[in-house]
Formats: sequence, structure tokens, C-alpha cells
Amino acid sequence: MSTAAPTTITITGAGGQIGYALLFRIAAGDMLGPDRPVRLRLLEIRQGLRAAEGAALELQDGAFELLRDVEVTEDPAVAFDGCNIALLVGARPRGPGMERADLLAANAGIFGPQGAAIAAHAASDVRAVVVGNPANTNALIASAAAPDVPAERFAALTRLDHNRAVGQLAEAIGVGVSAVRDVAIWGNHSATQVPDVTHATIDGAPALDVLAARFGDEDAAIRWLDDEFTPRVAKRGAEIIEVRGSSSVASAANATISHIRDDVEGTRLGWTSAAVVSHGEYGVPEGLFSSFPVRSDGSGYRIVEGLEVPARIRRRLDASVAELADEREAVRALGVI
Ligand code: NAX
Repeated sequence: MSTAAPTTITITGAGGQIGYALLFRIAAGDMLGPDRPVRLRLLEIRQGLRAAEGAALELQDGAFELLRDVEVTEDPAVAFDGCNIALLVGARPRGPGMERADLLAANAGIFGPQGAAIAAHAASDVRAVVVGNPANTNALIASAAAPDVPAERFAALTRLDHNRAVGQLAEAIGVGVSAVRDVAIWGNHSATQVPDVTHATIDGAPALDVLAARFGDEDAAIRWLDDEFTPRVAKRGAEIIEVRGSSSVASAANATISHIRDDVEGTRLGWTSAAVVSHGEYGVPEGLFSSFPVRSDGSGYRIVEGLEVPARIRRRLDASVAELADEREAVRALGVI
């Protein structure tokens, strides 16, 4: 049994689908490795408490050696007490006839108080990733409510989009996913997101050259990227709902685990993607949480700078960033930030 001090991980929405897919993998050591024991704090609202309590019983039945203790609560102050890693999964989904402003307001009522509770109660090394949608703006709201916590400690999940892009590219070329490096997702975790293979490589060769060989020439490769790859990655969530009859769950939990693992252990091969706070990189207005290609040396994600962005990607990035700026304006108008 490891004698290392346990890492406290808070999971909000732990009684929901993604929560259920996350808990057992974390307890098994998939997120922090086999040497780091964990304490789990499961935050739910009243309606979700029984589901979270049931998951806690099953965690006990798993007899996980790394799992030191589990606490289920509806009090953010208890949930974030001593928290080292916060997985902010629980969010308010868009209901029938709900306007965007209502959705943003409902989520501000969740992520504002949770950000404040992180600032007040979490450990000084806390890192948080927002999974619950609209994830980028929820991260902005949580970070704004925690002014004493560096904004760089907050992120929104675009690793699922990144993984989807890697998977699509590998399938199109007929290689394993480990052959694919340096794909990027830019912008918002929404239909406007921008999957980009400009700097990607496949088995060490530029992805655009490999795609040109696969589809005939570079124009055909760009057509495939624009007409098939990009919309399929961006709309993959809808495709999963249509085929599976339910939204992405295990793949979202897997992406969340990979996001944290690479954040705290470092990105090993090339870069990955995460929505992090902009300091003006690539012309993204300061303070917005936008997806970028990122690397970590284990001390947190940093934006990969200095990449050339071709005009067709730039146009889409500008549109996605405009959407993020609109969401920020809407949240400002509500007086939330
Ligand atoms: P579920 O509805 O199964 O679970 C959400 C849980 O959150 C519920 O149990 C609910 O009681 C709880 N909850 C609501 N408000 C809460 C609060 N204030 N504090 C604590 N818990 C609260 O949804 P699930 O399928 O687990 O999805 C969770 C979120 O992930 C959704 O917002 C969804 O849109 C988002 N997703 C984000 C993805 C990403 O890549 N960023 C992909 C997957 C997913 O769509």
C-alpha cells in the first residue's frame, strides 16, 4: 500500500452519467497512477444525492487499494475542502424553450458559487477542469469567482474533441492513433470549434502530405478536411446521441482523465488541446477561455505559441472566438462577472 499523502479529488455531478464513468477509473489509479492514493469528494444537488451515495457504496465494494475515503455532500464548502483536483461535471442542461441567456444564468448560479468555494476551501495547488456545458464560459465564471486562484489553474475540457480528431484522422489513413501527433482544437467547445491538422504529423510525416497522397492531391485533402473531417469532429456528440441513444459518457470521462493526467504528469508526445485562459495569444481576447494547442511539463498547461495559422483556420477561429466573446458579454450583462 502506498504511503504517499492522498490527493483530494472533488467531482461535481458525481451522481450523473459521466460521474459514474469517472469514479471507478480514478479509484483504480487511471488518472494519477498506481502510486498516488486518492480521497474522493462527491458533490451533488438534492436530486442526485442518492445516485452519488449508491456510487459510493459501489466504490466501497470495489475494494480499491488506492481509495482512502469517499464523502458525498451537497455542500460545496465540504466538497472542496482541501481539494487538489476539481472535476466540475455537474451543470444545468438546456431545457425545452430555454434561451441562451437563461442557460448561462442557470449555470452561473452553479459555477459562480463553486468557484468561490474553490477559492475559499481548496488546497493552494488546486487545479480545476470544467466538463459541464457551456464549458468554456462556465470555466470563465468559476475563475472570475475565484480571483485569488490564478486563472491558469482553471480549464475547460476540449480533450474529447481532440481525441475525436485524432481518432478520425487515424481511421482515414488506416494507422493506429499513436501514429498521430500535434492535432489541435481551437476555440469554443461547441459546433463552432476548429479542429486543425496544419501542424499534425502521421508517423512523422506532415498530415497534409499524407492526406494528399490518400485523397489524390492537396486540394482533395483540404476538401475532405473542410467537408467531412471538421463537421464530423464538431458534431460527433450529436452522432453519438443518434447512434447510441444517449450522449457521450465513457469517452468524456476518458478525456477528463487524460486531461488531468497530462496536466499533472506532463504531455509526453507532442501537444494536446485544452480550453485555457487567453493572455492574447493568437489574437484571442485576453481573459476568454478558448481551446488552444497546449503542453504541460507537469506544472500546468501552457499554450503552444508561434504556430502559423492558415487563413481558412483563422476565419473559423475568429468565428468561434466571437461566440465566446458573445457568451462573455451575455454573462457580463447578467452581472455575473
Ligand atoms: P447527467 O445529467 O447524467 O449528470 C449531471 C449531474 O450533475 C446530475 O446528477 C445532476 O444532479 C448534477 N448537478 C446538477 N447541478 C449540480 C450542482 N450545482 N452541483 C453538483 N451537481 C450538480 O449529465 P452527464 O451526461 O454526466 O453530463 C454532464 C455534463 O457534461 C453536461 O453539462 C454535458 O453537456 C457535459 N459534457 C461535456 C463534454 C465536453 O467535452 N466538455 C462532453 C460530454 C458532455 O456532453
